[in-house]
Amino acid sequence: MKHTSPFCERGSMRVIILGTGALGCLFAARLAPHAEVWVLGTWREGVAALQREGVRVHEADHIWRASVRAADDPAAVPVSDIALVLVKSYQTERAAAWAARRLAPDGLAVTLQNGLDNGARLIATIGEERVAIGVTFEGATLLGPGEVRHAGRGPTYIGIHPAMASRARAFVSLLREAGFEVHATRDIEGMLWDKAVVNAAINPLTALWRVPNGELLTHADRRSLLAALARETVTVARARGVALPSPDPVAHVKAVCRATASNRSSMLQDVERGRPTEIDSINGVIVAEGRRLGVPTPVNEVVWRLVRGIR
Ligand code: KPL
Repeated sequence: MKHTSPFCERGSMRVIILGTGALGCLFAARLAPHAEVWVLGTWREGVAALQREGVRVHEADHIWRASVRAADDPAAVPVSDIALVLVKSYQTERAAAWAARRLAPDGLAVTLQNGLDNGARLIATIGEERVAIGVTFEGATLLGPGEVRHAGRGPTYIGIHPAMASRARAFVSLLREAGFEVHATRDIEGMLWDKAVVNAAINPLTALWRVPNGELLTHADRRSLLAALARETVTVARARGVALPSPDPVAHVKAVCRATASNRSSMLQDVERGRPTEIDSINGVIVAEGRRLGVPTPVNEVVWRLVRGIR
């Protein structure tokens, strides 16, 4: 951080969490003892619960609570060092506009959202030198307004580039202080596509068949479509020049199904609540990239259209 940064003047970082959903609540609760945390969202009940009672986090063996500040109007939030973007990918443009209004000139917006196109959409509004793209494998389920189950621990990766390296590293340190397993990486593309392989296979199929993740392995037809989606996505990623960290991506997807067997995927939860889904930012981007690179993606295209057609 430069010395003009409000972070240095105050002695602690000010973080806006954009999004009142499961991951927004989890990150807000864990960061609250280590930074001045504001949660900014459009869900009135969620914001009201956070203002009244803070976040309630259900861990495997205990429940704990953290006080946070919350608002539904960006004008109510002070200028901040970090805007951690955890809204659904169909809300990224609004989050970008809000972050642009409340970020310090040397602040940093960090996306940990599902999907492949959020970074580019944030950069379009906020500028490349003020955006860090990340991926998180933390698992969380929203139980109600301001109430979250920490369903599983997993690593978080933050992409670093020279224009913002010191600010991104300061945020990585803060996340570590808050107890997250965080890795700074110069190759966030690999991690982003690695997660996209998982999301492109598991999320639409669980949403279409309305089953928890583990049920995708219980039937030969389900396993076959799961593998076809994963393989197509891997082919697009490789054609793009992405080095995927998993040596066997299909085995990796199946391992995630087993590890999260009782989870209802985020896309299934969206469909069950009658909300829009993140299908465009996951399978939709894979289809578009496939077209651009001359890689056929018929299975991704069919599930993309099937999920878009759910009403
Ligand atoms: O990220 C997920 C999601 O639900 O969006 C998985 C890994 C599929 C876990 O449910």
